[in-house]
Amino acid sequence: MYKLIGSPKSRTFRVIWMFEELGLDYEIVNAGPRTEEIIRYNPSGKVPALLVDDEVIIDSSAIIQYLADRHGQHTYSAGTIERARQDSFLHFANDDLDGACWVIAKHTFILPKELRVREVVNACKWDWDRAMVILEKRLGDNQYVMGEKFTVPDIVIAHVAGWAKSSDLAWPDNKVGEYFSRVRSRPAFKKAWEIRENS
Ligand SMILES: N[C@@H](CCC(=O)N[C@@H](CS)C(=O)NCC(=O)O)C(=O)O
Repeated sequence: MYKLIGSPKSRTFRVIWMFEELGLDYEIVNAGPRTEEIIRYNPSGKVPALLVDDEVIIDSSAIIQYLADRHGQHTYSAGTIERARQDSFLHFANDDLDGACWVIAKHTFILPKELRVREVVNACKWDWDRAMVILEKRLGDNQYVMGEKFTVPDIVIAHVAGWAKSSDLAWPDNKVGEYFSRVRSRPAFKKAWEIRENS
């Protein structure tokens, strides 16, 4: 059985969501960032980590892509143009969306108080708004970023959309906002959210 290490109220949520999408059995070890438990598997102390037999995979994107590849769902195959486009959305999600929200989080409640720079938050808001315009163009009329098919980057994008709401970043009142709501209304998201809330 897969063993997932990390607190569900963190990026670990993305992996729980993917497990629910795939209908797999897994065990969660609810370990917070920088705890001894996670440092055993990830020297940086960042969560999540996934144990597959005796092997460890770190980084939420790498983990959910691995699971999608291994179980042959929610991904295009490596070496195809579609996969390159899908990966490009995953990088966009991490660089432009996760990046903006994470810097806000760091400068709002994660870094020691003396290191926080409030002004950075405005720059991140600017980045977020710009990313929303780009996403609107790239999404077009699609249901999911890759079209009709739900894939790995949808998980990262829609997870970060939740952070955005709590960071006072606007959900656009257009097809992007509708897309966020659509992805977050999937049954597997709701199941994962329940697990998160009860953790
Ligand atoms: N790119 C990594 C980032 C992991 C990460 O930063 N996780 C946060 C919790 S959501 C953490 O453990 N932070 C602790 C730290 O930065 O020291 C991923 O997607 O898994």
